[in-house]
Amino acid sequence: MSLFHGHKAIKVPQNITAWDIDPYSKEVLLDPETFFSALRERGPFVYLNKYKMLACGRYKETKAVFSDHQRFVSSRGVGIQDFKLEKPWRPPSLVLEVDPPKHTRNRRFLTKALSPNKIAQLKDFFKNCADELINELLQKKEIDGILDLAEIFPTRVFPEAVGLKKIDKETLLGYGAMVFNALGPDNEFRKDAMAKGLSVLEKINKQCLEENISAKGLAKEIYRSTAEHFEEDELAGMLVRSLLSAGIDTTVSAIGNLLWCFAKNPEQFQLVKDDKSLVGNAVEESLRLTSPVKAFCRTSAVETEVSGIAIEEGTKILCVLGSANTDPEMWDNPYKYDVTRRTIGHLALGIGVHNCVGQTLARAEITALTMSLVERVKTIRPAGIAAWKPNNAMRSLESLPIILEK
Ligand code: OVM
Repeated sequence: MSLFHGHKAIKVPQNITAWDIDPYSKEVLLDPETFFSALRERGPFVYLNKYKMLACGRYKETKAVFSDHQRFVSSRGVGIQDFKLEKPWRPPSLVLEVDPPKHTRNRRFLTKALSPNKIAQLKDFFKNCADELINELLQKKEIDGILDLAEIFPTRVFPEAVGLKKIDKETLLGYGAMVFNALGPDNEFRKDAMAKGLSVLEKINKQCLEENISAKGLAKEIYRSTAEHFEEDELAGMLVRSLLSAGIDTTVSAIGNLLWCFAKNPEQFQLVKDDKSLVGNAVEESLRLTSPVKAFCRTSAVETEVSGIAIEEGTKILCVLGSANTDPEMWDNPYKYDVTRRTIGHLALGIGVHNCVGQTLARAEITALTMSLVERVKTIRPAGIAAWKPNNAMRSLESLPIILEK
């Protein structure tokens, strides 16, 4: 069998468009909406000539593939590389990159550590930190929504909530960049992220050890609840590693993208200011519209069929969540940021057994910050051009010049 970008090179299925586009290119990142519309128009699935794999971007099929963990597995990796055929760059995640029944067992430890009742206890802490940060930023004339806000808030509150003793912002952000860029082909973005990597990896692995976890945080919970599984000495450490992998870049991007939505749609920000019960929905709507995790792959474990398209065993399918979340079949005026829209059903946090296990924590952080913004800031105005940051799996900004007016 010929390996191609780390997976089986599949043949073009019947009744399907073969397309030359590179979904991992900078052009697509800079104008994702044009890509999403074109992807959906070409059919339920397209064949990517450049990668000899499939992609889907309609709501129906993206949801169908994501919901079916038996046919479309995660254990062969959720990036372009097939772990059955090629060795991954790090030991596979015990939650992201496994299937039931192992996944079910491992995920339960995280669900417990991140339960709504544990997160509720963090709400005041998040809100106080948010208030403090926004007050600080209101002293400045112009800020960078990414460097001064989106990257600061999660890297301040998350290590404390999780109970990480000595970890710096650069290590957390550097590791996130590796984890998400690793999901794509070995292009310049992946190479760049990996080049900065070795010292980051060492620090991250060290940070996951029990001796470096404080007695209070969520990570300690993981050590406690896995304690009877002492025969697997890496279990807890690897689950803590998942928190570090999935907990920072995602919320940094989500916050940056939310600020972008507010800056571009001042009337929507005003609506939330006038009715603060809209805060939660404003956050969901920014997740829907900007889908910080752009796409994850699945791999078909069997020869099968979806919406009349034959799918070979071993097919990598790029499931473009951002496109499903802007499918006009599902959403009216899909590219409009509308804080009053019914956002239920968006796929930004996935669906099925692998749906985001940290979503309660992520929402608690982001809504605390949003509440602080709508309480304290009169307007959020653009002060320059927003620059997007190339990444193989995330849609996030590099910089966002804005003015926060008191
Ligand atoms: C992990 C993990 C979980 C979710 C997302 C993610 C790709 C990583 O368990 O390592 O980012």
